Amino acid sequence: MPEGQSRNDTIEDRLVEDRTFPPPESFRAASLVSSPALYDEANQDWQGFWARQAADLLHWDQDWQTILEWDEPFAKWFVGGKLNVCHNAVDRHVLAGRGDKVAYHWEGEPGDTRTITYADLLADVQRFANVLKGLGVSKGDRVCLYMPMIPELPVAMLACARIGAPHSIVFGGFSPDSLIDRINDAACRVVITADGGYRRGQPLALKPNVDVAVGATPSVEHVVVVKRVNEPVTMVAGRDHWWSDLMAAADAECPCESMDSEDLLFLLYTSGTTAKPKGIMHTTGGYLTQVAFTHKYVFDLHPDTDVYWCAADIGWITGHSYIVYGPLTNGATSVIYEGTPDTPAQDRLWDIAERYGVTILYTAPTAIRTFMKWGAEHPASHDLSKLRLLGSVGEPINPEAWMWYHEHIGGGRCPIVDTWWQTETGAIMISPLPGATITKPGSATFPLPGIEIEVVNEEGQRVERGGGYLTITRPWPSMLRGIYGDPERYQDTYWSSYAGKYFAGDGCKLDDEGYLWLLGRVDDVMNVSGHRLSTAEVESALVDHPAVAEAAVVGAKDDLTGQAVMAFVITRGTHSASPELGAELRGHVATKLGAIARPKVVIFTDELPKTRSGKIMRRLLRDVAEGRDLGDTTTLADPNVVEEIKRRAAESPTED
Ligand code: 7RM
Repeated sequence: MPEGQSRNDTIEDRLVEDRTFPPPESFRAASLVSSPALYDEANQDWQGFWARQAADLLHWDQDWQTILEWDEPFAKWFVGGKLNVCHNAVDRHVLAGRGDKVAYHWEGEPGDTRTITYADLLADVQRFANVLKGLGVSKGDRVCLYMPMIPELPVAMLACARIGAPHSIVFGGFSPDSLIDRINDAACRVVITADGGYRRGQPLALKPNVDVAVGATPSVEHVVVVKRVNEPVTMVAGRDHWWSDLMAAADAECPCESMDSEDLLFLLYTSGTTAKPKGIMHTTGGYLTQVAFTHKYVFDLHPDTDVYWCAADIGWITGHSYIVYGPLTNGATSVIYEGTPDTPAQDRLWDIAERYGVTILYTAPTAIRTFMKWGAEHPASHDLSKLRLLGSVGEPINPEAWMWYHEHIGGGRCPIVDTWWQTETGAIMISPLPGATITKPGSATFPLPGIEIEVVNEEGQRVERGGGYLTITRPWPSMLRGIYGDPERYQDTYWSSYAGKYFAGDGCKLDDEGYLWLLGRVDDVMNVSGHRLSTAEVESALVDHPAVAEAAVVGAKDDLTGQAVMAFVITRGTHSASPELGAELRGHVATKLGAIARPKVVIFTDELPKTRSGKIMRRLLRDVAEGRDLGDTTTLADPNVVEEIKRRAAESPTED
């Protein structure tokens, strides 16, 4: 490989992957989009294209006057238009006679289940909207949701949307400190929580964290508590209320508030590496348009026959957009599962997929690599023949993980949509359309219709081929509207690196055919003797080896080369860690990517530090790698390294 490749300022392109997968003919024939026509339509008039989607997919109480007002970096979409997100997600399906259609097949971790129709959802949401009003919440007031993955969570979100109160969801299980920061930044008036939720077979308490937090959040007037795990909780009279008591006393009907297209729908906090978390703002009309559009076309949704399952957490943007707002707006039937994939056994997901007849599955590479590690016998012991489409989100998917997903979950017949997007983008930006796009394992392929992407070099000039930085060159409907309370930080973080372009913070390369290959966060790019190497390519080369289930690489300070490649590796199946395997893996990377990418050290481990959405926290691994003298020979797993990783991971709040 490109040993003699000249050094450049951008990220190098080393991994070669030339397998291609056209849509299977039977899939293509029945798909919503089987030709490039949609791309042509969007290219001719991108604003008109989004306006058509807004009109086709949503119900508007009042038409907009202007499609887009763009005063960089501030966008307003469908200006003057009025609509209600909850009406679009729930009421209109019931009004159209589809009230008996199942919205959610919900399954708790202990195995309890609930079937929730659109009519059920409408009844609960109206009552809970009245509960919120009764607690003094009105249009514009922020509400914090700190809940497990139970049906009351989407109910609370939709009730907020119904009355125009923006929600701010904080991942269940976050520490009281993270909760305090987020509640105070948004000055939330009400917190909705539960006594706890189930994780790994155990009740995990939530209310005690809220009790600690609200001692330091003067804006909070009321706390609503769902009883989920029957753990004893302390209820403060006048402040704390049981969900069921309030629901029983609430009126059954609550009209939808007609909202301005640009009214705030929700805040979702993402942590920066250093500073305080950013409250990412999403508004109403543009967000719902792009979420509904992408959910329909990327997942080729046939709402009458599909059973759709996004196995993410609702507290992650993926859950907001693709468990709640997208699927409901499109009238889909979805699965929601509360717990962990290995409770009670490592086949839990396949058991669920089989029982509900799941046809579309959307999950993350970290989960897929975990399933690889557990072994193909688990999915093989279930009938997954109803599956027809698979999706991936959250990280670059290594070609080997893509192939495993394709073969062992998709039975070789399901297209895979690798979807790139961010909390900030609100909805999918780069992805195949499964009936139209020839996919390549590990590539998110092309920007969706209506989206324009440019890969640029350090100077902001367009790169036609090879590595660079991912930018978005025109506004899109579901883009963040800013950082809550901090317009300057919004400008600085996203719009100051390259003039006129949104900088996503990700490395990306273009191949000869214009396919996009995401290379990971630019903060993680390694610099070895002046060569800028992406974490994604070195990790993919490692996972390509049959003995490797998962790998994380970081650049650690090195006297000789500036940085040295350090690899943390989890072995697969029966393979076990040994100095010989370490040496073999180092050689394997050198063969695939060139000697410059050869890891200096391979550290075998059982765990990697991850965020709640499954992203590897390379920053912590860098701390570990730089804080110790690891030597330049292959090092067997030192349990202390793992302990150290765990201890540090536990100390720093982990999120996205
Ligand atoms: C949806 C989500 C955003 C970051 C993003 C990337 C990474 C997400 C992919 C991906 C490669 C993908 N929102 N990322 N999807 N990298 N291929 N298909 O993850 O705000 O939590 O994270 O995630 O680095 O910038 S997020």
